[in-house]
Formats: sequence, structure tokens, C-alpha cells
Amino acid sequence: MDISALQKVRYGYKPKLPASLSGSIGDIAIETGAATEAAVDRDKLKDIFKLSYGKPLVTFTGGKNDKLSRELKVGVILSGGQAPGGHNVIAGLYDGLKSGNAQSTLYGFLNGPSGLINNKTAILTGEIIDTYRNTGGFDIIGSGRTKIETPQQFAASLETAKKLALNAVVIIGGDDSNTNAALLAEYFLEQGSDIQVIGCPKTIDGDLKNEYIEASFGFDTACKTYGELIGNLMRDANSSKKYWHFIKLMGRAASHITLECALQTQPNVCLISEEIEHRQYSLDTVVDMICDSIIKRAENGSNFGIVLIPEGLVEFIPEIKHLIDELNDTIARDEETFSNITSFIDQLYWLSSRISESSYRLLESLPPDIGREFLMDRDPHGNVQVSRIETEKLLVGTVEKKLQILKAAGAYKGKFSALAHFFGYEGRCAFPSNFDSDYCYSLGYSAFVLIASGLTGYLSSVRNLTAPAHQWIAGGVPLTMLMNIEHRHGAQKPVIKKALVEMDGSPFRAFTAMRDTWALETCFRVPGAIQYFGPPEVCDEPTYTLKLEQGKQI
Ligand code: FBP
Repeated sequence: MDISALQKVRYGYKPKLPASLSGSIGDIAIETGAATEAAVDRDKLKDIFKLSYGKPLVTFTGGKNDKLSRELKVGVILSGGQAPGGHNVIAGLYDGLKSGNAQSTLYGFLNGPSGLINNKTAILTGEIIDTYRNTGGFDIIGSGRTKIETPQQFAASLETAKKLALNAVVIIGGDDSNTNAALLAEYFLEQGSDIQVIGCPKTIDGDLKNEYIEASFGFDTACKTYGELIGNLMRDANSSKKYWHFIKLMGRAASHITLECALQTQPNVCLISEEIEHRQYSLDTVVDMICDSIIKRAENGSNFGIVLIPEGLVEFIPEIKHLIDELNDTIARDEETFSNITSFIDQLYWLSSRISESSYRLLESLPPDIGREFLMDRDPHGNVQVSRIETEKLLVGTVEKKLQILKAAGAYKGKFSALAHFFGYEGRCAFPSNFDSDYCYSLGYSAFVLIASGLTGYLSSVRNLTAPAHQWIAGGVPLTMLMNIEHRHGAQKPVIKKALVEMDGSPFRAFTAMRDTWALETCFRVPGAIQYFGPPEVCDEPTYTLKLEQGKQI
């Protein structure tokens, strides 16, 4: 890739570290707490993680430590969807390793966990690292979604790690990848190996968080990037006063991104999937919620506005969820026959005698282009790929239909012209904000300290994130502490619990306190582009979500 002026300058940005990690390498001591427990399913988890369950929480402090100068060989994996800051985790890990011992080696496993299974690596040199500092993307080594699942894959992973004489493997990933990290740590111990496994919390979706992991990296930059785009559309809408913009935002099942963007920009309507499921709202009710704002704003002469829609919405609307479940089961039972039916009409006919009448009617009532999306190729687990369903267009179509009916009945006199957008991939590889640059570098550096201290089965953790970086608290959280047992694909499995938007959480409460006003008035807020240079209150500001969760003013 060619180098832009911003990139050149960002190479030189020195990420801020917590005070405990900023001194010389011999001055980082570790403080160990008492043994930990998972919140639920303790006995089952103890049984699965016989050798790694219940380790203590670890915090880094100042003090003497001679362990950090050992020569180490470490392999690092980027797993799953891209998130801004991944390169800085690797840079932090590299700098930690090299300041501990200049002879240490960092391997990058290529294209995700499959690089570990198939022993595909690159040695990461200082020269390579320097051309990726403070940049977005995962292109330094590539990413992938392979899971280490089968006994053969576990065995192959250990074989690779042994061949490379690794001391540790670092997995940078979301809830599923870090579940994998926990299982791999246990497997290595079972096999009598002392190769350690450390995780780092990544995902723009923001759904890997709990008492000990305050935020997953990438959420900050992705939300700020979408916030900028939404703010620009708001200003455009407020200038021409003729369009309603329906904007779907990435985030898979969780609505954290949508909620954060709403807090940043103050749209007229913002749908939160978790609330819709909680209140069991039907598609009709959701459409009414949007129409209500459109009608009232039209009465005030405002035929424009902004609607934010979370990516996973359709799976949270009860009758659509039921339809999706029935389609997944029915198609899985006779996949071969179904895959040979090519036209939508014939697919509908085939399904008519196989799914419930209510689901059939719903599928038939959808605009054909959208209906077809429910029948597209399934993912490897046989599920519909919800992210490919154009919910934003579905809502534009259904809202338009409803408004026509209301117009005919004299209940709506405005003009409705809508545009649909999907903001997702645009935010995943942006230049990391200063927050993500600092946070990621600190996570990587902490991962090094955990490894050099001989720990395994830990997630690198940096807390107190709304304070200035030097006051951040770095350490490690035992992965087994974050797990519970869930029913996944027909079996009981240990997994890290996904954090969804909580109805009694302060970000959601801050939003509900304001949303009625936003629905009627034009209260748009335009955040502008991420700033990398300038006053700290602009450049280092954490997300509204994080501030509210930590009891701070927004
Ligand atoms: P991760 O959970 O792996 O970080 O992925 C996040 C995400 O960007 C989701 O928001 C989105 O639904 C999904 O990845 C898209 O996946 P893909 O990159 O495979 O199209």
C-alpha cells in the first residue's frame, strides 16, 4: 500500500501506557489476588477446565522483577472480524518482548487460527512492525474465522507450537476466539506442555465486556467513524429537508454500536434490538414507532429525519425470529433438494407445505428481494446470514406502505422520500483513535508481561479506561472466570457470555430519557471526524457508553 501523509505522521505517534508499564522493564511487578470463580456453572466448568480453572486475578504494579528479561518465542493470531487497533496490540507485544530481551522472537500466524493449525507463519521484525504502528486493519498478518474445534485441530496447534519452540500463543479475538484460547490453554496443560495461551479482547461489536473487561478494542474507533458519517448525513438532511435516511449499523446481535451512535448524534428514531425482544414488539409495532416520528415531524413541517437500525434487528422481532428458526430447520432437513430449486416462486411453493402458515404468510408478504435474502446460502452452522438481510430496505418498504394507507385515511399529510444505508465495513479498519491506539498498545504490552510471568489461560486486561492513560490499571483476568455453559449447535458448551445492551444499564437509560424529544424535534449532533492531534478533551475522549457505564457525565 502507498503511504498517505496522515499514515506517515501516525507511524511516529507514541501510544500512552499505564504508569505501571511505563517504567523500565525490571520495574514491573505483578500482584496476585485470591483464587477466582466463574459467576455460574462452576462445577461444570471445573470439570471441563480441570487444570486451568480458578486462577487468581493479576494486576501489574511498580516493583522489582527479574522474570521479564527471559528470551521468549511467541506466536500471535488475529482472529475474526477486523477492529481498529489490532496492529497496535501486536506492536505493544513486540515492544514488550524486545525490551525484555532483544533476542526474543515474535511470529505472526497467517490468516487467523488456521495459520496455527497449518503452521503458516511470518517472523515479525522491527521493520515490519514500524510500517503498521497506529494503522487500522489486520493486514500485517491477515485474519480468519477458522475455529480450533476438532481433536485433530487441537493436536495440530500443539504440534506447530512445539515445532516453533514457542513459549506462548496470543489470540486476539472476540468472545468465541477467547473461548478457544481458554480451551487451548487447558489442552496444552492436559498434554503436559508448558506453552502458554493469552487472549486479547477484540471486536467492534462491543459485546465482549464485563466487570473486568471494560471495553473490547475497536468499538471506540468504529463508533466514532459511523458517528461522523451519521452526523454528516444529518447535516445534509437538515440542509435539503427532503430525505429520511434509514441507516443500518454493524454489530451482529448486540446493539451497542447503534446505541453509542445514537448517544453521539441524537437521531429521530433509534431501534434497540434487545428492547424490541424484551417488549416482544412485532414488525408492525416497530413500523408504527418509526411512522409515529415521521407523522409528527411532518405536522411540524419537517419531512426529513434519521433512523438508526442495529444489524441483528430481524432476529429480535419475535415473528421474524420464528420464521428464521423454521427456515433454518426446514432447509437443513432437505438441503440438497432446496439448493436445486432456483426461482423464488418455486422456493416459496416448496416451503408452503413445510413451514407454519403464519411464517409462510410473513415470508410471502416481504418485498421479493428481501424475501430472497432469507433463503440465501446458510453459514457453516446452517443458519441464515442475518448480516446479509437488508433490514434497512425492508423497513423503508414497510414504512412507505403504512404511510400510504395512513395518507389515504387522511392521517398523514407529509411527503416521504427515503434512502437506505448500511455502515459496517467502513468502520472496521479506520485509523485507530488515540483511545484505541493507546488501549491496544497497552493490551499487547500487558500480554507480554503475562507471558513473561509464566501465566496461561488469561485475558489481557486494562481497566479504569475513562481516566487518563497513566492511571489505567493493567493486568490479567483468568478466562475461566468469564465463562458459562450455553446450548450451542445441539450441545452444552463452555463459552464467554456475550454482553448485550442491558435495559437497566445507564447508556440505555440515558437514551430513553431523551428519545421522545429527538423523535419530534431536530436535535441532531454532528461529532465530526476523529481527531488525532489537538486538545485531549477532543482527541482522547472515550465513548459515551464507557463514560455512562462508569458514572461519568456526557
Ligand atoms: P467479530 O465479532 O469477529 O469481531 O466480527 C464483527 C463483525 O464486524 C460483525 O459486526 C459483523 O456482523 C461481522 O463481523 C461480519 O462478518 P464478516 O467480516 O465475516 O463479513
